[in-house]
Amino acid sequence: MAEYQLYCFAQSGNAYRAALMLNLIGADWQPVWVDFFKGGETRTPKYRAEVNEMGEAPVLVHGEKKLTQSAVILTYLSERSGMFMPKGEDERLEALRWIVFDNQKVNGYLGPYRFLKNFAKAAAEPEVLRFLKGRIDGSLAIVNKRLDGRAFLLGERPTIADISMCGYFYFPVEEFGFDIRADHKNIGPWLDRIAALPRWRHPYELMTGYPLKL
Ligand SMILES: N[C@@H](CCC(=O)N[C@@H](CS)C(=O)NCC(=O)O)C(=O)O
Repeated sequence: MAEYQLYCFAQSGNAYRAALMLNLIGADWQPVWVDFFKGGETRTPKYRAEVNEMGEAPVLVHGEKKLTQSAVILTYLSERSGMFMPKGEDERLEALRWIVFDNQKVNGYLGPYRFLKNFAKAAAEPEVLRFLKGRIDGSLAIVNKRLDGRAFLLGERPTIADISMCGYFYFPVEEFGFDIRADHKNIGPWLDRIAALPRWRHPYELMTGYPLKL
């Protein structure tokens, strides 16, 4: 068995953060596929009792330790590996600031938007999509501005803030119906810089369950 197990599924940008980090640090890890869509696995009493009481993926298992919330997983892995770690109090707080913003307002809206457009059983209400798209546009503009003149979110070096922020950004344009790179000129080059890191892989290569069979 690999050193780390990651409960995840290919379509999850939240889980991609953890999967990408594991790969970038060269960890010995294996995906444990979560039947999120057809089986509704994260909603089952068994999953909530045995895997994650919050009913979410990703979950990282490392020996006796079980960690959830991608921000916690990224922090743990960066501290263990010494890679992509913000250095000193100011950088640590700055990384946390961007990770919280990402979780709530960037991927926190992109994820549900893409879910409603592609995977939800019922057709999405146009008003709901319009609301989410407005929030997404506003948040992506803030990220785009932050990347003006910076290679990565904290400066010249990639950190867990970048690995968190890119969660949903590599999924195909068709799954969103809009093109993040075309609409925000600093985001594409930043994504290319992350994708140029050794051992970077696309979410659909890194995690199991693609293509989705419903
Ligand atoms: N903030 C969490 C979000 C995790 C999350 O929402 N994961 C989705 C899958 S992409 C999930 O399991 N959702 C279940 C639900 O909301 O019921 C993280 O970053 O780990």
